[in-house]
Amino acid sequence: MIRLKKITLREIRLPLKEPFQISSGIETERRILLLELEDAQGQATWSECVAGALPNYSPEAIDTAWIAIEQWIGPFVMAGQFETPEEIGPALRREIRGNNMARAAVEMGCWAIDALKQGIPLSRALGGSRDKVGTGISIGIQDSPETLATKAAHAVDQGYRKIKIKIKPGCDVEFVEAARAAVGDHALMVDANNAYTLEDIPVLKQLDKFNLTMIEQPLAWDDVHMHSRLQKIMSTPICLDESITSVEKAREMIELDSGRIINIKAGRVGGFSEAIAIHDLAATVNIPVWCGGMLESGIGRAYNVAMASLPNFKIPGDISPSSRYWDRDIVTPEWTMDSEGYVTVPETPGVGIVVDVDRIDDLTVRTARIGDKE
Ligand code: OSB
Ligand code: MG
Repeated sequence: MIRLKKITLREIRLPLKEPFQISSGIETERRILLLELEDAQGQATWSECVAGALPNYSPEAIDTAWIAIEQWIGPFVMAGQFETPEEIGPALRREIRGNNMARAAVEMGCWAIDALKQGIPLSRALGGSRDKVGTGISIGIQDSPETLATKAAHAVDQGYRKIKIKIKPGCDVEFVEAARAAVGDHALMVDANNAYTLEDIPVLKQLDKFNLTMIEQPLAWDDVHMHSRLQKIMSTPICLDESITSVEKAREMIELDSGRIINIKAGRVGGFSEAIAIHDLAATVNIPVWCGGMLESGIGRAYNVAMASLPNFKIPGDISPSSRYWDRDIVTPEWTMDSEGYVTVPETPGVGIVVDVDRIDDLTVRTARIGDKE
């Protein structure tokens, strides 16, 4: 039984070690919305909302998520009683349109509280079985093909099992060629974050010769249909990220053959119930999935690692160690990766991390509390 009693929202600002550039924008500092959830029996956990500062990945941003959680999602979940965490995602979906990342932050936190109460790790509560998860790196758009090549080669040396590079028109064929030369036959993929249209087919077709594991979201952020036209023309498998916002969208992708791989981000799809539904559907048609990232702090990362332990997460995820993003993370110990490119799945109950509350206090720029006013 889950009965939430209190939610504390906090915004922290965490400077990235290096700016992260994708086709739709650049980020130098993460504004992160953290939640502390507490249930009627006093079980408490932290969760993270993955929305960024600007609505340049999906329509959500940290400021819209803040309002959605404070005014609608928090009060709705706190007014209810749920036998299992499985019920919360569907109930929220019926109640609130969109606002997936905001819904997910609360829903995922409830899964963690339930795992804590059961005394099991979150990964097991979700149905995961792996004790470590394969890890890739996502490298932002660089100034030159040479800089990119150096970074890509270094990432291979560090053990990353998959190298993903961001592309956009003007920073594509030459950049991919340099990266491919730098990594040899290591797994290499590109992510366009919707920077192309069908007019760009001549350029996109050129990418076929680099033996890429996949091309992620080349066309519009909310498109499924046009990707199916592109997949007919390209031999490189298309992976959808932004467009898969629900299990229905995944079904559309499968039926239209708009892609052959799915990037799952629980935040993007409204939480774990929906993420698991997509994972399970993909497994029935032999479509592999992998865990995407949103430059999460060590808290959001714990949720990603737990989800990536499910069996159909067959491709290394964007689950890099803390040191790839931050000078100092907000969890102790920080997330690390072994030399083979694996991150260990925690075995302790709940999310399995220790949150550095003093550090969070130092980084907090605003707080709000809902429920239980003391
Ligand atoms: O498209 O996967 C993406 C970060 C912010 C917004 C969108 C994306 C990304 C990443 C980051 O690629 C991956 C990571 O967290 O390491
Ligand atoms: Mg992506």
